[in-house]
Amino acid sequence: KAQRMEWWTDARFGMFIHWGLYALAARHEWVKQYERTTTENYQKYFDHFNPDEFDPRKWAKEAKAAGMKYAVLTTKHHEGFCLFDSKYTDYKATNTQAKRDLVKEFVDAFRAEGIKIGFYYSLIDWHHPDFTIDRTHPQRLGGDASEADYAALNKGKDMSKYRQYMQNQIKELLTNYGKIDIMWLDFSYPGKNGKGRDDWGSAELLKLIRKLQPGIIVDNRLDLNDYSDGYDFETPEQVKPSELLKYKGKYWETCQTFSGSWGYYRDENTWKTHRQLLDLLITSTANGGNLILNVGPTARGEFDYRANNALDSLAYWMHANNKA
Ligand code: FUL
Repeated sequence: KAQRMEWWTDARFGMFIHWGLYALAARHEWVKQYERTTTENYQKYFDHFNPDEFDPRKWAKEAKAAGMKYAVLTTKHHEGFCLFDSKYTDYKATNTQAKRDLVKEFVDAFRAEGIKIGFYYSLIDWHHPDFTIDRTHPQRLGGDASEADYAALNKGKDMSKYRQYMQNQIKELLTNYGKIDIMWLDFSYPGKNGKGRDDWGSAELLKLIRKLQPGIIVDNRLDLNDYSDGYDFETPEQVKPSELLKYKGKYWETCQTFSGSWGYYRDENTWKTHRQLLDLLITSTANGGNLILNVGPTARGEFDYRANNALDSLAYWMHANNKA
């Protein structure tokens, strides 16, 4: 493990990219869940998805200038929409006005800048017909619904089909795009009966991932934390710099947003100052961990001006300190 973690430990700083149909709503990547949107109503984002400004070479240049050494893109977030051309679904970028495999373009662009490649893939899926509707699903029942109500709602759904779907897609992701450096699976709520790993078939998934891409680095959100070699690094999310002290001595990466939401949120007014971002980076590094800083591109495929400004300020600092 120490060997495969070497480049990652050395890298220290990465870019997270949360991009999907939710960018059109521009008010959080959980919008379907927060607003209990039906799949029919959510369809408008698919129909209008047309990222005419998408040029990942620009993203890659900005990441590089800011000193980021790896980048992790949401190939599929909780909403279920796939940015890649998958044989196993119609709910994918190639069937929108984008008409192309956006993951492939991301991979090519970032690799060309010498940046390592990571894939985020959501274990939960609010679009797949066989995925269990639980209390965190957009189509959840009222708060007083019983387990029996949920059982009735889920009648006919077959999670084993969804598990197969995930295996198939992960196989596509890890065979069609060359060497992949990081697999970032999300997320490990304990599952409806405390058995997330059974719902997702985590042990088999991990085996498949390590077989297809020996040397790949995997996060800790598969609910396999008590397995030997069940994960490679911990993922403290949106924690204060002072809380990072307690991870000392472990492999860890804190994931952080500019403002709060991971997906593009136009009207969010809680952006961290440039000084705060720098503090996060310095505190993470000083305590032996990594920082992965998130950008949520707009529906047209651009970085928001506030994201650009923040990345510029980091790039300036890197340049001034001769570190990039
Ligand atoms: C969480 C997700 O629910 C968020 O939307 C985001 O992807 C974050 C990195 O992980 O578990």
